[in-house]
Amino acid sequence: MSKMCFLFSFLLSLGLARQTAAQTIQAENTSKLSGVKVQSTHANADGSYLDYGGEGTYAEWQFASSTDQTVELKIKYSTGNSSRGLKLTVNGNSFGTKSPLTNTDDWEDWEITGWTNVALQAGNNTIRLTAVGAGPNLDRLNIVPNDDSGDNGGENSGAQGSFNTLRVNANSLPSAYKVAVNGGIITDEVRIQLNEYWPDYVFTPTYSLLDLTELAQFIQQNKHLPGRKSATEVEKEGHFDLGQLNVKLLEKIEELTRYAIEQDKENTQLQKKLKAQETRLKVLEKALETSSNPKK
Ligand SMILES: [Ca+2]
Repeated sequence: MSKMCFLFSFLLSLGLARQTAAQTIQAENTSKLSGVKVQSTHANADGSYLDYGGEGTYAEWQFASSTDQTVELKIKYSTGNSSRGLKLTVNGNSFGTKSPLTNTDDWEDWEITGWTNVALQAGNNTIRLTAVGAGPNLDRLNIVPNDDSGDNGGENSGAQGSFNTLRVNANSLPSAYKVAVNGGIITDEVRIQLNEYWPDYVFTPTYSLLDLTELAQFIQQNKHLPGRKSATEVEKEGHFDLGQLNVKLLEKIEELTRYAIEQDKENTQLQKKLKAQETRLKVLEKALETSSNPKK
């Protein structure tokens, strides 16, 4: 489950959070590959992606940082089983292993996970992700700077100042989250930092759209849309990602638009055929009439 960054205007007005800019590295833009292939045929990937070739295979990327800082390093990955993982090292320092990565159920679905508190140095950084087990497919990396606003002084405090975390009427803060609110939130505006790719890839020629018969069979069998989680899965997790859901909803709307355009084309062709058949029928009827009543 990806962790979208919610920028609440009320927090900004209190000076409790500040906007940071995430940066994207396409997985295929590596500086070094060892046993990993670049592939380009995977549905729902943004451009190309990496296909890990087995235990110990790795890919490296170069990332320039303007300063020493800690970041969250997120990845968009896919794995069709629950025995694959990745180990992260930056500049030779290990930041731990994510293994096994949560199964994405099929290779055409992608998930986001990441490592928090990853230290980058000013200047160039070498990021390496090494396969544990067979390794997953990898579409992209995101570098999300931490809120570097100082001490952890904000819990349940209403004071002005700098905060790394904030709990409002909440007894606990789940790991990897920065803000927990027990109760509703009202605000004039919510912006979600884009960590997903905007799904206009649906309109590219390489995006494979199931034909409607296949889609009907899938729905009949699984009782949910392809590439989306089932109600049982969402209920089990107990939450869903608002940003990711919106991106996926747009993806499905764009797919529906493609189906509608295709059906319109087929309808137009059928109408043309029907009109041609009507014309032929009229000619035949006229010929029949003439032959039945020959003029004398
Ligand atoms: Ca990619």
